[in-house]
Amino acid sequence: MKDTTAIGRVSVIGLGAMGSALARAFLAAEYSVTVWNRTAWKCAALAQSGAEIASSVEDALDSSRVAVGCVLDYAASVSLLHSPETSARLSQKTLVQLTTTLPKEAREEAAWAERHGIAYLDGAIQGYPQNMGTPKGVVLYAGPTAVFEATKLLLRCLGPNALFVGPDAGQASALASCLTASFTAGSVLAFLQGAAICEAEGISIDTYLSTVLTHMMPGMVADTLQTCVRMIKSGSYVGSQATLDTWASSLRGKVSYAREIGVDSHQLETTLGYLERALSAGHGQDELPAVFECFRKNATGAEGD
Ligand code: FVH
Repeated sequence: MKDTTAIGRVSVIGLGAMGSALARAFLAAEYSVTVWNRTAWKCAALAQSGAEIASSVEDALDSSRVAVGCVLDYAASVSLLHSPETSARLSQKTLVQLTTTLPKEAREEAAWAERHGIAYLDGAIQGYPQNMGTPKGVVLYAGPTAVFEATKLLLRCLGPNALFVGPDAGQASALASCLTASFTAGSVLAFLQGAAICEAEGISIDTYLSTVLTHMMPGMVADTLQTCVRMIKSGSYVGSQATLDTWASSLRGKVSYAREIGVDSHQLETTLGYLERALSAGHGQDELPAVFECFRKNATGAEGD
């Protein structure tokens, strides 16, 4: 859909793998794009695709009403954007921060932006550079609703899933932590541990993957996640499918089995450790979602307790 909100040009600060993908997606959607990167030669490919190269961050900010930042980390972003010269140039403009931030950093940046009259959105990209500008492009945003509304057509060029989390600038980053660190990295490591068992047992890794994708994720995994949400909301972990005692008994066996066949069992032991804690707290006859009680803020026995 053509942007009728008059954001004709966008500046992209940072042309690493992700910044370059963002700039390409904006160009593909027929925006005019100005780019800047610390290492100048990385701009050449974008120039060939039609982007204008700015010779300084200041020039890049001068050329557009919306700037998108995507550099290595928050410290690098601060070093580029918080000088008096750059802050002044951003005043009365919009900054969309797609550099990965921690929630605390996003909130700091929002406060800094407010002091300088900058409309600010913190974004958290949930995908790889190859996903940008495709239906798999997912980016979470947090900040003032009006700023999101004013920029959403532009942001949808990165993928149709420009998901607004809420006005608290730290919440996109916080949800991203749940999605990528807690869920994606945790599940992928669990998958890899299983892959090592398949290798040791001579089971095809393709069979493993297709069973996970076709049957487990839409079946047992999705069902259990939905049960987690229902039980957490109700505050009761009583169910009729499988008790924590049953799960723990099975997992103890699987830890011994992994050790016997010489496959690393630490990941399973860690999982079992959480189950044992929930058992010690009296949840043996509850279902698996009861383990949530071990993770909660200020939970008894939690790290740092
Ligand atoms: N790549 C990905 O899949 C992930 C997906 C989730 C979101 N991340 C975040 O995106 C930010 C950039 O990541 P990237 O993949 O583009 O990273 P690199 O290819 O390593 O490029 C880094 C760019 O940052 C520039 N840079 C680094 N330090 C400074 C600095 N002190 N001053 C100015 N620029 C700096 C670097 O410039 P150069 O080395 O080319 O001169 C690159 O442009 C990141 O927050 C991810 O967490 C991507």
